[in-house]
Amino acid sequence: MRKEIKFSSYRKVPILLANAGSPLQLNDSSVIISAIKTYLVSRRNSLEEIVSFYPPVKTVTEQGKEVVEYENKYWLMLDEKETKKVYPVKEVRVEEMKWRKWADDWLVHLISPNVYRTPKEALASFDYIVREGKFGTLEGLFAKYVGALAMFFVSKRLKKRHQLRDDVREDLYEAVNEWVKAVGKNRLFMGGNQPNLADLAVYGVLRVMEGLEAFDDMMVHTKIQPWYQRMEEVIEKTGVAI
Ligand SMILES: N[C@@H](CCC(=O)N[C@@H](CS)C(=O)NCC(=O)O)C(=O)O
Repeated sequence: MRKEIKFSSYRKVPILLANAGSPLQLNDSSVIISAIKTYLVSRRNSLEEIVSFYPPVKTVTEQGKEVVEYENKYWLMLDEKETKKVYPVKEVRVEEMKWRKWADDWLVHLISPNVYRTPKEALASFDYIVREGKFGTLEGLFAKYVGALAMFFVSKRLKKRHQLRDDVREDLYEAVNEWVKAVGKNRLFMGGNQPNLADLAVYGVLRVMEGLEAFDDMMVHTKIQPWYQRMEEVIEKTGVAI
C-alpha cells in the first residue's frame, strides 16, 4: 500500500531493502535482479558498490512527465573470468539481455489489458488482490469494487498507449508463443539446463496472472505450458528461481 512505501521517494514496487552494513535501498525489479546476481557470482564488491553501477537517470517525457530509468539494468558487473563462467559465449549474454528487455518493454504491458479486460475479469483480479493484501473489511470491499472499475477503464487507456489489438488475448498469445519459439526445442530453458535471467523475467510476468481467466486461456491457446511447468519444477526443487 502507498502508506507502506512512504519512506521512499521512489514510488513504485518492488523495492528491496538490504541490510548491507548500512541500510541500502534498491529500486526497479531488473536492477534488483542484476545487482543480486552480480553479487552472488562475484562477491568481490559490496552490494553498495554494485548498486552504484546502476545509477538512476531522470528524463522528461514529451508530456512533461518526469521518469526515472536505471542505466545498465540488464548488465551484470562481472570480470572476465566470471563472465566466462556465466556466459560461455557472447551470444548467450546478448540473448539474455534482449529478452529481459522484451519482458519489461512489451510482455509486462499485456498484463493489465488482459486481466482487467471485462468488468467480470477486473472484479476477479481485484478479489485476488484484496484477498492477498492487507485490507480491512470495509476498505477491502471498497478497494475491490472501486479498484476494479477504475482499472477496467485504465486498462483501456493502456491498451491504446501500447497499441494492442482489439482482442488483447491475441497479443498475449502471440508474445508468449514468440518466447517459446525463442527458447526453441533443443533446450529446456533459454539458459540451457537451468533458467537464466530472461527465463526469470518472463516467468515473473506470467506468474502474476495465475488463477485468472487470462492465465487459463493462455495455457490452453499457446505452447507455453511445458516451459512454464519446468520453471515451476526448478523453483520447487531449489526454493528459488536462480
Ligand atoms: N520498471 C519497474 C516498474 C515498477 C512498477 O511500475 N510497479 C507498479 C506496480 S506493479 C507500481 O508500483 N506502480 C505505481 C506507480 O507507478 O505509481 C520495475 O520493473 O520494477
